[in-house]
Amino acid sequence: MSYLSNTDPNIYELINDELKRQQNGLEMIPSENFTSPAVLEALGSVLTNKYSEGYPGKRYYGGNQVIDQVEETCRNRAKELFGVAHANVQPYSGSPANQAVYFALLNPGDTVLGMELAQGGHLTHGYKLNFSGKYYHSVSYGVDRETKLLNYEAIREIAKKEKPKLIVCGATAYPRQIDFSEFKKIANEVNSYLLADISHIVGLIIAGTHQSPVPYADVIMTTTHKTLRGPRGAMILLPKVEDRLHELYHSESKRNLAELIDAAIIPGLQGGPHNHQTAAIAVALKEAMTDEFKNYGRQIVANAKSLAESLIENGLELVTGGTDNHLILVDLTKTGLSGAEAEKLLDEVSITVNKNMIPFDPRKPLDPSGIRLGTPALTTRGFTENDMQVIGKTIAEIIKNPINESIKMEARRVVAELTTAHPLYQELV
Ligand code: DSN
Repeated sequence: MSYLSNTDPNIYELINDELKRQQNGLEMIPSENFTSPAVLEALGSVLTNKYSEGYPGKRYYGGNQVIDQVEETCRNRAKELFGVAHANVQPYSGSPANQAVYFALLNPGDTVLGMELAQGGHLTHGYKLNFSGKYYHSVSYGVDRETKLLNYEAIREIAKKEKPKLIVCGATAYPRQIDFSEFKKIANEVNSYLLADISHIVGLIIAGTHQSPVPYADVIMTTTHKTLRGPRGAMILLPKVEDRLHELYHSESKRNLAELIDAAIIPGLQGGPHNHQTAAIAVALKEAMTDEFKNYGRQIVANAKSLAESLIENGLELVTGGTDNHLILVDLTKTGLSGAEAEKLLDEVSITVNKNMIPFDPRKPLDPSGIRLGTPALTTRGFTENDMQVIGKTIAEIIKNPINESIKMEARRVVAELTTAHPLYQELV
């Protein structure tokens, strides 16, 4: 980064500081990951200079001969990787992508049924202060009070009562499998669209360790920077483009689903696509087509199970008693620590996690009763089950002994040993 270090030493230094933080700590936020250097190169390319409102072959600006090929390559890779009929790769990120799906399928005031944020859903699944809860009539489902699992009968009852036009399935803090086939049955019974937000588990779906929503959902949305390991961004995928035409709001004309989604992105919500981001997504999709990526997806789950086992053995309580996917929700209620306190303590020894609400949490979002841990980023660094046993013990010791400085010293030593054994981004140093 010789140009940057000359032009702006301040930002250059900050980027290097962040690189060191990522290299020397254990990154355990389940929605974060480390892209490849190839993805970073595409992201930092001259493609950022170009305006290209529209779609390949139909742009509102000249000079898009190359950009058209970049976007076509990205769309084709997405279609091939997921086995879908249509892909829109322009959403700036997950929230704008979900916004576009709502904009395409719903009219203001229509009913949407999504998972409650406080029980593991997402802001855009109907939270009252989000666009999804302000402009639409949002109703929610949660998990069962006893098992903390999705109860499909209970969701069916809510759907029958509320008759949503759209059901959203997908979660940000649910450590178990989501049964998309059950959601589809419910959606069919109430004649609703089904949106599967697979942002968290997309890499597991590619690896075959999680059921795919492709046979079931009308629309699939995924971010590209979580388990997919690409740049920040999102895609909207359509398993099939039906002949059925859908009404347009305030218009006599009708469009098919693909046309509706594309029109919702532009001119509906966005302007020029971020072409450097599109190119970097294309690179990530190519990487995700390899056997190596499938092994990676399987290892994420093996690591999460090993970490869960170690946390339990060392005295911590997990929501649902374990995990089937990439994430773990620790219930700190009996430890005497809040989620915010645990997050801060672990930060002190360079273990990065995030405080998180647990289902039916009596505490507030900024100081909830849980922490959320995940294995995608550490798995990218090559961590395996044995490392997870050590990390689980270290995390539990810190939480059980919050004021013991020698335990913190030992944790720092363990973190240094593990990060040295699994180096990150050496080629960027
Ligand atoms: N903010 C993301 C997460 O951390 O799960 C969801 O968008």
